[in-house]
Amino acid sequence: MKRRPGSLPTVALLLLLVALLVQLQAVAATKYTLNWNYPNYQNYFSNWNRGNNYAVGDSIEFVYNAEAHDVVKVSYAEYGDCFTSALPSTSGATVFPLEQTGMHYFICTIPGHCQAGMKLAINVL
Ligand SMILES: [Cu+2]
Repeated sequence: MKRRPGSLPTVALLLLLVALLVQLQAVAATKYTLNWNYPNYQNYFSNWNRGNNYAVGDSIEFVYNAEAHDVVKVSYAEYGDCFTSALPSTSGATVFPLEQTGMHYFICTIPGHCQAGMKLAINVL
């Protein structure tokens, strides 16, 4: 079979393009935006989480009514207790960069809110 001139470079170029696209997709950071409101039920935010695959380099933005809510990153124990002495963010739009693998925990510190399910645990892979 006679090779058409120029066909090999074309194939090579296409393969390179595909490889680059795959690479880009693996590297692209995702910004998750969360409507941080008083939940309708206890597991509301666990359900919101479902299907999200968090990776290092992604970020999560909590958007909320600053008159009614706040948000703070906490430890596992604080997440369980719904209590922290750390100062929460109160801007109404708080972005947390996900810089490390493992679990990250967030709560609203307004009394009763975390207990009602206004808490989020995410696993960064
Ligand atoms: Cu709240």
